[in-house]
Amino acid sequence: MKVLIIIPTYNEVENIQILIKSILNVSKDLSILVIDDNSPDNTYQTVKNISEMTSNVYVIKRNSKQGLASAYLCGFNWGIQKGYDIFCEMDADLSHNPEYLKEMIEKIKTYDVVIGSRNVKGGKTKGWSLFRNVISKFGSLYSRFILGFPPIYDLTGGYNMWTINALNKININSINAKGYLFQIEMKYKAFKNGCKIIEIPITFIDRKYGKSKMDLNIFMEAFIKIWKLRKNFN
Ligand SMILES: Nc1nc2c(ncn2[C@@H]2O[C@H](COP(=O)(O)OP(=O)(O)OP(=O)(O)O)[C@@H](O)[C@H]2O)c(=O)[nH]1
Ligand SMILES: [Mg+2]
Repeated sequence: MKVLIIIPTYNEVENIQILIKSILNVSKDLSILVIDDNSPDNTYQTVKNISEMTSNVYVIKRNSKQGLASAYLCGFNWGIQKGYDIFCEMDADLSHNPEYLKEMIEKIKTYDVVIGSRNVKGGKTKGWSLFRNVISKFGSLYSRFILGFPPIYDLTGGYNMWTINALNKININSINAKGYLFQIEMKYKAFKNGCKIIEIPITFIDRKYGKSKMDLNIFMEAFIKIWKLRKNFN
């Protein structure tokens, strides 16, 4: 099993060094690919320096900020070409604890998709305001409602592991969502295409360093275009 952790970055210089170190502490056998969109804060150069001194750490620089979804698609395609068969999405901002990777890797041996979930028993968020919690819970409930309550409780979360088989079934290059909708679309398509999916509880920790890239456009894309996603499958 060749595992690739894909981390999109935009201005994550304080976080990325800590994250790479803690992923490699979990296992030296894991490969890490950072996709940076020419962050003004020097994230690319920082990771480039690490990659030159560390085997299994790779970095791709794109010319401009093109969104989380296209960064992941770039990462998946790179990994497929290099012969990886397990792919893990992870945020750079230390919200996703690498300690969960062990359990995810264990589970991916018998499932197509493993979702790090804030919304199953034992899962939670730490450090979020009441407002952010309400928005997130509302977003999850709203998307599940529109999509007919698929048995996935964290549709928007970004800590997910996929087998190559799942990526092929989803046909990732047909995905054109940009923000949170990307995560919803991937999971919903996996479910509709008969992938075996499991959610494991995680504690999501709010970012300490750097700024959130979440904005109203990302939110509204999910809010409105989810109707199209539903229509395409019914
Ligand atoms: N390459 C690339 N990475 C991005 C882009 N937008 C966001 N990211 C990265 O995607 C990950 C998730 O973005 P966040 O800003 O943490 O979004 P979020 O987790 O919904 O928001 P917070 O919880 O407030 O941090 C982080 O690692 C970001 O650096 C982008 O346009 N290009
Ligand atoms: Mg974040």
